[in-house]
Amino acid sequence: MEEVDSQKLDYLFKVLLVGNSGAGKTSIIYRLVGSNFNEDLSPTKGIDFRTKDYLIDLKSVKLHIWELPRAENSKSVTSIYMKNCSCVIVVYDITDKESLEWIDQWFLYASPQIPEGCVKILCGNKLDLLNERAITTEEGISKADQYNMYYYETSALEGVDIDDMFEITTKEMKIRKDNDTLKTTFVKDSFYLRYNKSLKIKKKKWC
Ligand SMILES: Nc1nc2c(ncn2[C@@H]2O[C@H](COP(=O)(O)OP(=O)(O)OP(=O)(O)O)[C@@H](O)[C@H]2O)c(=O)[nH]1
Ligand SMILES: [Mg+2]
Repeated sequence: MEEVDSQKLDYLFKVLLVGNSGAGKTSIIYRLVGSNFNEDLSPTKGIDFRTKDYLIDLKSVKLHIWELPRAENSKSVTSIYMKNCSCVIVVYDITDKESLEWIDQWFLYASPQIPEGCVKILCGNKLDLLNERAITTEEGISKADQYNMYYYETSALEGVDIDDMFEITTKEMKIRKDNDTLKTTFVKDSFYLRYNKSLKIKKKKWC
């Protein structure tokens, strides 16, 4: 759909993608917003977000979609990214057992930082590599149940189920916001302020 006018926005939601390096976070975002796939992606280092617009029940909804870069995967930075997050998508690679194990480590410190009502998704990516599959769908669903998450399997390469995952998730965020079970309020630019503030505090400590 056409880009939603920010002045007329009804909902603005922040979505965060996390997961072991190489699971396919950037590829999923590129597939969603650009409808393309790039085989030669470098690991994500900087801070960046993409946007995606929806029209749901005649209401305009904008997503700010962030990826938690590997180098910033520490407890303190995770908490900054997680602030006012309405949805967290935990991505693993269905051919890589380590990427599923990574999730347990991440939840150990991230659980208390996940905002109340945040929609949690577990996403098994690289569904096109069925011959190399190391994690079954049942194992994926069992992991999702363990952390009370919805479960999807996707392929960024073939574009399988990525649009559906984001659209259904967006509807769920809207429902939770409408019935007041989602407590986050995300205001544009608030992330930058908090992030820069935190860097300044960190710098001071080292001086
Ligand atoms: N076959 C296949 N390869 C994929 C898929 N998604 C991503 N890849 C490949 O996996 C590699 C890593 O993808 P990225 O999207 O950079 O992964 P990432 O999770 O963003 O990685 P970091 O930024 O390092 O944390 C790249 O070579 C992609 O081309 C997929 O659905 N199928
Ligand atoms: Mg990346």
